[in-house]
Amino acid sequence: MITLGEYIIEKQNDFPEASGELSSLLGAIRLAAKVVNREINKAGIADIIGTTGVENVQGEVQQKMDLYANDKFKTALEARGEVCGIASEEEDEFIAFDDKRGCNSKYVVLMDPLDGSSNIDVNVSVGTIFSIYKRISPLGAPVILDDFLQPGDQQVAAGYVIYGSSTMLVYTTGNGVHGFTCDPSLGVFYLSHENMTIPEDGQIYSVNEGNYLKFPLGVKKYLKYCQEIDSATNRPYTSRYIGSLVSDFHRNLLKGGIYMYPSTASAPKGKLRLLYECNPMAFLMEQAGGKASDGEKRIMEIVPTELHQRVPFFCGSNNMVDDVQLMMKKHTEV
Ligand code: P6P
Repeated sequence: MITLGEYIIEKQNDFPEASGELSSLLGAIRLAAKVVNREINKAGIADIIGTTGVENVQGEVQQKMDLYANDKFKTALEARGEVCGIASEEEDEFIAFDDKRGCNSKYVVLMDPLDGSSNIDVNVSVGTIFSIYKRISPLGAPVILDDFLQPGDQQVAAGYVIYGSSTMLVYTTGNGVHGFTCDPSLGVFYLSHENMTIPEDGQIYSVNEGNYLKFPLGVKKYLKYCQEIDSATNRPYTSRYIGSLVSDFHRNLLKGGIYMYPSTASAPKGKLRLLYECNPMAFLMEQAGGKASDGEKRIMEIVPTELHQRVPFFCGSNNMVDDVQLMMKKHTEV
């Protein structure tokens, strides 16, 4: 049973220029994940207290969980001193860690501290998503916006924490995807899924079909294709949509499948954010042998123009991403 910390150190020789800083940074994420995991579990108890109308307990103790998670990850990353700044779904602008040490650190982190947090009060799994880059501004200089607006191909590491029936941390540094499961009795993450790879041919599709009428014609054609009866291609496929990106992604990674958040008439760029949702998940998916695109091109080729920009997102088994892209190319009507 190898722990996350032992594994990171063992593998840090995979990229010689790392002098342990990235290992230390991943350690900060591990620590914050444990703290958030503990609070997420208590949230249910607070909700029960909250329903007795004990307002002050609810107000004082129960910070809004996504802001709580944001604070814990921000604090852990700043304290560790390996990061010169962060960008977060919960922060309008990037945050520069302006102590001297921070300015001399070479990494920036982008994160969605608690994706799908609206699921917490119905006890559905949620997750944290993170993406790590080397800064492009010189060491010692102030961190700048361009440090965060890098294409996904420049990521040095990415991962997620899934707070589910068990709590797992899944990450890549470009040498495969590795999953660690937390033993709650010890608060230790143990290697449980080394070299995770997604099945080449998936049969699960994850999309909010309530938006069907607003989807581009090519997506509608693909959904109909998924539902046709054809035993030779194991159709109809299975529809599974949790409403929590990390949970849908994790299941599809293990079983094969595709997650889709297409553009719609009302949201021409889709809903998901490029920098701290799509890019990290795309890095993981490509490292696991799958694909991630905006319906036309690789997600990780997109040159970002703003921190919170949205992109349409298709991510999963090769056969499924290829098929939906083909249909979108063939049927271009919106
Ligand atoms: P909808 C959660 O808000 C999230 O960002 C993803 O985790 C999830 O897959 C998606 O949005 C759900 O969005 O519009 O289907 O409710």
